[in-house]
Amino acid sequence: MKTKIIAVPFEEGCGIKGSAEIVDYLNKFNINIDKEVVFLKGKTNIESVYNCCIETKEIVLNCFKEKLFPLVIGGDHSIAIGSISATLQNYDTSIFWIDAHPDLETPENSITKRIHGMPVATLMKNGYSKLSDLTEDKVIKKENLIFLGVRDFDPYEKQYLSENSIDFYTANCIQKNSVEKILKEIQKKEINFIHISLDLDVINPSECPGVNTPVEEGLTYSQVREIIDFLFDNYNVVSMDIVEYNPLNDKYNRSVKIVKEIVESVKEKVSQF
Ligand SMILES: [Mn+2]
Repeated sequence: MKTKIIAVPFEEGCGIKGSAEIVDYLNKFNINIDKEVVFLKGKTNIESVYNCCIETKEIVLNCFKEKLFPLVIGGDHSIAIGSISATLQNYDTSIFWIDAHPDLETPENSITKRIHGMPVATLMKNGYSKLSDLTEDKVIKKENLIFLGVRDFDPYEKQYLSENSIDFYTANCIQKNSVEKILKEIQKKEINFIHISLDLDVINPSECPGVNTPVEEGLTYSQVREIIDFLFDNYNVVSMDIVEYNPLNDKYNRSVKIVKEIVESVKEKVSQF
């Protein structure tokens, strides 16, 4: 199978400058973009997120029709509302949310009111209705959701995770137990199709500084690669996002080099499907 690389230069969901400028940097490092998402800026952030996500969703839906693997590079994490909405129309997927944050904030409970902290909630119909409607009648099911590397929670998010018995493995838990042990644990679950949503802030900021909201004490890049390789080797991964790349916060091009390596590895794995 072939991979279609979709660049989504978008920052209105986080209100931090940089992620809208990814295309120049991806080009400079010869990451070949097959399609760039173009959208109209709205009068509000919600409108901008909506306009960007509806375009992203359409392009990802077309990938499935054309039997291409959609690899979305963003842009702040709100763009996953578009990509995952498309995936959910086609597959009953498990969602691997690999991120420092669980992104379960809701418009009522969010302190910052930034939409890039809300995509998981939105995809479970706990977000702004204009955005939640993108999922149509297909939402992320609690039992299909797995968080890896999370370490920065709002009190509301922590409560939500435990009240709803959602699987999550904090960065600390992964460091204490080893990636291998956690992956063995995951293998006990019944999983078929997978969407991977990789937020680069899951990686230690010293290794991957080019993100919007860095959090210390994360996973190493090599641990993240181990997880991704495992998922591709053992399951039916049907789509993926790499998000929150902010070239303006990058140091010595460390993050864009990580993006390039992940893209190349994913292309190689997908070519074997
Ligand atoms: Mn995120």
